[in-house]
Amino acid sequence: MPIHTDTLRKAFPILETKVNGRPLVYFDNAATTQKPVSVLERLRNYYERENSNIHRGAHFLSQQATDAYEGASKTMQSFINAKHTHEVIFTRGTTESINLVAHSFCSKFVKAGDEILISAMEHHSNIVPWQIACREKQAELKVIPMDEQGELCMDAYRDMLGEKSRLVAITHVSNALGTVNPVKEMVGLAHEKNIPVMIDGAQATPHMAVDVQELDCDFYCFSGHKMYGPMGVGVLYGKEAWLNQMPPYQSGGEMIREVGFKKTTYNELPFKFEAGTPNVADVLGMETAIQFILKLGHQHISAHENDLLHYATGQLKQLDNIRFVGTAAQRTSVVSFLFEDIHPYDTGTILDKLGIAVRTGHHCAQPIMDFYQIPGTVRISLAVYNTRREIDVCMDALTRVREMFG
Ligand code: C6P
Repeated sequence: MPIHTDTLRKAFPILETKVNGRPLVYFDNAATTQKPVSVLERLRNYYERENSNIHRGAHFLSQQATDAYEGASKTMQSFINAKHTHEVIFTRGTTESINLVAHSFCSKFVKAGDEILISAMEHHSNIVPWQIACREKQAELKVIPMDEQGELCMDAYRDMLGEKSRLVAITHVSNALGTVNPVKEMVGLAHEKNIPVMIDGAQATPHMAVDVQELDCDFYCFSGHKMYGPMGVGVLYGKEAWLNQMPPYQSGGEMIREVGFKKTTYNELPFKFEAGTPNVADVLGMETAIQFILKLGHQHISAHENDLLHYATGQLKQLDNIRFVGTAAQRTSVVSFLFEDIHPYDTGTILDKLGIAVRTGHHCAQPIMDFYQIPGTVRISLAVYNTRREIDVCMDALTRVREMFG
């Protein structure tokens, strides 16, 4: 069914917030989305009626919580169409998922002189873990360049894939530019040379259907809180063959089979990578968020958000001295811009006074700002509950910003 925002918004009580007496316009969804009541109720219900540690106790509550957790794993498997449930590892979020791969994969498969490829439009979470891993291994971090539109240079990418390349780590959707990268094609090119690919899907899963078997990626990372779920929980998908060969990332309870002072053996997947008590409540909350997305339907979510994206872009174009940052042909849910004569922070501060929540600055993607030689951008990032009316309110506010600065 097409999205009816009037009904949908009722599921998000926080959207009724008033800021300085004005209705909140929440355009900071790439940072984190708001949570529907169904997710909040799931969390409450877990702690109220189901709370217990999992995979440990033989008692009723523990069994029930274990079943629920394993059910969530199946939901997640089908959400991304993973081949096996044990290829889904629950983590704290995208950042932890990437760190897991950077640490574990590199410790086994990367040696001095090897190369890891990332792109010019990565979030810091997909830069720094590789920098650290490369430093430790005396490997080289190579950066796939992008053009002025914010599209990756595919010819350069092809040339960079070589004998020394050990892994490609790229974002599916740029959080600062909104660019949707041709990840399937990029995986195909890397695989021609037997190079595995990890995709940072933090900004993709809220907006589009992701099928990891169709993409054929080796790893895929995302966060629950950017897709209507709780904070502090996310997923690392990894192909069984890689995960089985990789050493544990963290150690402790749950990830072991047998422990002795002389020798310890490790548990099977996914437990090998889930040391300690897992974040059961938030995994269940994330499952409910997925059910919320699936009920709306990916095609309806995309249609609604694309309509908003085009409407917002068309309206903003009418403003004087506006510069768009990121004009790729394939974009989703993010409009990044700045006024040539106004610092993005000043624009953001005025918008905030008028009840509009946007993010300003480098969006944890400083190399992108360096590339464009700008101090930062104003970022409108959209979600399924946003409306054209909210864009009109934002336009009025931006018109006021322009009037104030001349
Ligand atoms: N970007 C933004 O405002 P975590 O914090 O682990 O859930 O996600 C990190 C991350 C990784 N990759 C991409 C592409 C991201 O956009 C993010 C988070 C937020 O753009 C917060 S900095």
